Amino acid sequence: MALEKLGKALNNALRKLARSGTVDEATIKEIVRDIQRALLQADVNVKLVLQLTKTIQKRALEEEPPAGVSRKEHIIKIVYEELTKFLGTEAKPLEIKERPTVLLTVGIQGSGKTTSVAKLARHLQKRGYKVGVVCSDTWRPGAYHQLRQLLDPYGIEVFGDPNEKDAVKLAREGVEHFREKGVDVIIVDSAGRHKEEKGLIEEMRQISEAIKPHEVILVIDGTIGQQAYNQALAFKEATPIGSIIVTKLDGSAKGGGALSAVAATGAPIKFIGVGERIDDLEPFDPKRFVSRLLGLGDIQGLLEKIEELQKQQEFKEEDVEKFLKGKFNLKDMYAQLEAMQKMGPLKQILQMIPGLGYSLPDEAIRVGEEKLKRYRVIMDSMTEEELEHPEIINYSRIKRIARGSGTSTSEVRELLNQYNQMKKMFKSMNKRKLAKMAKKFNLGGFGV
Ligand SMILES: Nc1nc2c(ncn2[C@@H]2O[C@H](COP(=O)(O)OP(=O)(O)OP(=O)(O)O)[C@@H](O)[C@H]2O)c(=O)[nH]1
Ligand SMILES: [Mg+2]
Repeated sequence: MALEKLGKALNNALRKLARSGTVDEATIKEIVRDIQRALLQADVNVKLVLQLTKTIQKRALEEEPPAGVSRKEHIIKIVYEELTKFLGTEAKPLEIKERPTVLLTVGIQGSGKTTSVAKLARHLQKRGYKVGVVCSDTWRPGAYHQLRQLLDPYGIEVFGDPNEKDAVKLAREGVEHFREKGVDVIIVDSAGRHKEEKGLIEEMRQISEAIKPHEVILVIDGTIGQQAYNQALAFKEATPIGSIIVTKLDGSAKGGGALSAVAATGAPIKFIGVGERIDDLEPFDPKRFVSRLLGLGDIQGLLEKIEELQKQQEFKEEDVEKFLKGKFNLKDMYAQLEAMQKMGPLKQILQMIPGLGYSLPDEAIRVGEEKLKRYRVIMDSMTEEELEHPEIINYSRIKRIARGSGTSTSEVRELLNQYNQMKKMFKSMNKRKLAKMAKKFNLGGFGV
């Protein structure tokens, strides 16, 4: 989850609001102060924070909620709207108009370019595009292999030559190579050795001239916080065809600062990086992002994820139905967990559900690969009947299963607990309630 700490703090402020009796000036001021503190802790620029919270406070104090909406709900809506504006309001998705579309990524050392190139290639491949990746990094010896390692499993071709010393030449040849092959998108990864903006932009100019990209993508490390402002601004001024990916927003305490600083320059943020895995890239949409950040959920995103899941072989529509209705057995759970592994953590999906965001019992959904293997072993020792009707598994059966699988009774119980918790969680999701809430808040991200 991106900006988890900030999200939790903001969510707490909103909870405080929900818990308060009457909403008077003192309550509003207290909540605004909480929001202020949360943003400052996330390294958001002080001036920006003061501006934002002043507007929130003013609107919360002055505006009358429309009929049918409580004051509390109205304040939540104000916070949501102002934070969304703060991050740019409208999503600016990457568009693939021409064939091939050439994308060039740039960024300072270690910002996450190569990882982002691989993620983006995979993202586009999932959407049906044929993608070629060019490694023009002549600086780092392992760059080409890094890309191959990330992309070979997906059959995405990487063009490169670890012995070539001329980056511009490599970029040109790579683009030519993929043009001849007739791919839809060519992504060029460049070297990121320059620490300061000037050198970076000079290199971008040189490669740009050689390959004439449709879009140049600046990759910014989200952990640098509000310092991202200068980088983004210099970049925006240097190229009219630039967009930005902010990386490492998972776990970074300063991510909020980076994101808001980049948004403040007006440069379009198209994606965010939320982890080290290839699937940890999200198209950036301020509305969805903020509603998820506040724990209000992201229904539209959820539906899209489910759709994506359905496209994978392992998922049939009735499977997803079963799952969402809480009517699934151990076998189903295992299949889903296994498939989710490939898709990115289940948690990511569950966090898009309104109201669930921060109240999720982590252990109900966090299943690592190792654990999954253990589950497999345990399940292999169960009878067909037990797999289909786990509720019949009593203590003597648990003992038998543990013995048979060479595990312990507590491990067997853990699997059963996981199953029960997950079942409870999915059952508690009430679709009608979600839709009603979405309508009430009139949130952009809620497309149901
Ligand atoms: N947690 C997390 N780590 C990331 C993310 N993006 C990249 N990283 C990590 O950041 C480190 C640097 O990433 P690279 O993609 O090699 O960065 P680079 O910009 O290509 O680096 P140079 O080519 O040396 O300039 C790697 O360890 C990545 O796994 C992200 O979104 N989240
Ligand atoms: Mg690199």
